[in-house]
Amino acid sequence: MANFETVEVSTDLLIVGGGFTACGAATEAAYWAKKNGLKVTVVDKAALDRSGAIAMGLSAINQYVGLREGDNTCEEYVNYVRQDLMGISREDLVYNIARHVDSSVHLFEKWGLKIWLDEDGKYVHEGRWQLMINGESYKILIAEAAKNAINDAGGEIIERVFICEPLMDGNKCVGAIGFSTREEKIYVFKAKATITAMGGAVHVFRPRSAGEGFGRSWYPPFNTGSSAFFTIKAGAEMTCQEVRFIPVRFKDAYGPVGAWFLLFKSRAISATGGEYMAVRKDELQNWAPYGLVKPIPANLRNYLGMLDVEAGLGPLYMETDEAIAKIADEFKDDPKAFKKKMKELDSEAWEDFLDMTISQAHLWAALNVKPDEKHSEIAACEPYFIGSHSGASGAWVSGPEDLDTPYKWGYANMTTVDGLFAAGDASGASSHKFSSGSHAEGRIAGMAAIKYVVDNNNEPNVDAAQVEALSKKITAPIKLYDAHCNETTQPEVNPNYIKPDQFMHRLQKIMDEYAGGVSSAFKTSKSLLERAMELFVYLKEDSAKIGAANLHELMRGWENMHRMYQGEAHVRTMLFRDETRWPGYYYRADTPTMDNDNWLCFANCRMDPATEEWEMMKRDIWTLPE
Ligand code: SFD
Ligand code: AMP
Repeated sequence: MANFETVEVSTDLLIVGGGFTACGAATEAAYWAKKNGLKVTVVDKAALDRSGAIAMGLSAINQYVGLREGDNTCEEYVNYVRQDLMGISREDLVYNIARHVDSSVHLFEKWGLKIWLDEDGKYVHEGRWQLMINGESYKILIAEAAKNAINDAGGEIIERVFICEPLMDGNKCVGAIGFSTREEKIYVFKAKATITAMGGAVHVFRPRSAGEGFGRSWYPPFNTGSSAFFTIKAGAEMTCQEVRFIPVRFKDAYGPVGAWFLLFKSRAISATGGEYMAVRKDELQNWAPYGLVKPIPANLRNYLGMLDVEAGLGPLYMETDEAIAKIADEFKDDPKAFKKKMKELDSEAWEDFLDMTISQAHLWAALNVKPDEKHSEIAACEPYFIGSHSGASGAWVSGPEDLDTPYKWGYANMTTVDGLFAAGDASGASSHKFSSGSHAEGRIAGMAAIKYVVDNNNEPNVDAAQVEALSKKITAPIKLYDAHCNETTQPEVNPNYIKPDQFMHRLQKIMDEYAGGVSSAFKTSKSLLERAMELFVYLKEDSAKIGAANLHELMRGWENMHRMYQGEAHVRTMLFRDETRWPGYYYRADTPTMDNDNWLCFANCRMDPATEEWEMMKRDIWTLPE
């Protein structure tokens, strides 16, 4: 029988998560904490060195404005994000990140990251905003800097503790509670301020990968909606919960396409050879003004490809061979230089995968792909929740103090809950921050949270009864399983409990079939979403019956609890927004057009933590003055 001991940790600032945002927050907060004699604690479900989306590394930094070089302005970045998200973005947040992101990149370089340089010593750009890097060890470098800063300031880093729920004192967050994934220990964190940075979510929707490939996805399987759950459960207002992200990737191993499209200038074509971005150009008129700008928004690029697939023109292909031939053509009169260039391009193509999606290199090797000889299949992935990339879901946070906007109620990046901050994938409507911008936003939140503690330096009032009740709830799946597992010959078939993976499949089936997943070709409607909500009632009821055989399954159970709330927020908000605005992400077949008169606004929601009743609301868009 499990016997959990309780470990209590008191701190001034608690940073929940250990990814890029948390590392940025830790680096900055430690600096200010040391000056003010405060303690910062970081808690991660995994180990900082390789946790989060950048575990495997990356081959590019996707946000660099180039202010020092005079390449671009912050206003131009805001404009880019506004267009890409079809008019829906918190321009104050995007602007704030844009003006700080370059300094994060310069720090990365100082800490040892190899950013590609050209003959003149200038950064090699993949595209206008993207820089090429040798990034296999990107996460290790950024984690090392965060660890050094925390250690230097006398803080604490606790790894392999899964955070389940926030601790609340009315509308104030006073810490978090979770459990060790290795030992039978409940962790109670008491904090004066808390930053949530637990990434986005995958496997809310049924993935394309099935059977032995299950678990393979573009987004890392270990980010499971904990950020969204944490802020929803705290009673925070959420935004853009309808804005999922579906990237187009090399099919089945999810290799990145950015370098091919931007650096190698490759074309994508259908099976019959048509370049869908050219053939279907007229469709973009229907999505004006956003469809008529360059770059064409990510969701519309997806959509044109999807229309080809729907018309029976699939599979789609990336013309790697054509792109390489075109680049090498410049050297055709010098056989030695030609050979050298071909070798260089071949190694860049493979390194792009080896730096960040190693399994794509495996798949190419397994299928005898030589990128200079043969094109490769690409496809739209399944939907993910990642507010830092080309999605936007997350908490609704207070904007920067020096901009005159309607979005200010406290400290920068504080949610509508007192003392609870969110950044990176955890904060919404500020897309296209990627790795570098998430780090920068983490720094912004880290500094603001320390300021909050300095101004509100009160001992957190943590209710013992709340801790007791949550401890019981956290370990309930183990107790339920222990009590009944011997009643059937096969423990996974048992009327008293549902195993975490069975629960996940049930959630995924609802999302896939009713909420516009892969098997529904990303289409949904009011009636389908309403039916999803009916099924959610039973799913939620059964979530209290999850049974876990060990600590690992306990984590799986809690991950799925978190996914379920992310799924529910998504369904509710797609239902609320009576139009189709991002057709390449999801398509409301009953309201198939964009309705700027009624829906050029944020669709926000809030769950009352006591009653679990949801309120849906519209919020105005504020546009950065020219
Ligand atoms: O181009 C808990 N991203 C890319 N960014 C770039 O700059 N360049 C690229 O090349 C990028 N590519 C890319 C990217 C993402 C992914 C998934 C792929 C490829 C395959 C985007 C960035 O990765 C992203 O913007 C940042 O990682 C966001 O940072 P953050 O910190 O918000 O999320 P995280 O790094 O995933 O960290 C999450 C942390 O939370 C922990 N955690 N801890 C405690 N309790 C729980 N319950 C927890 N749940 C999660 C995690 O362990 C982790 O530490 S490109 O190909 O698209
Ligand atoms: P990806 O590998 O698709 O995540 O792309 C990396 C970066 O390049 C992101 O900033 C994308 O928004 C951008 N990107 C990818 N494909 C294109 C494209 N065809 N046009 C413009 N930007 C792109």
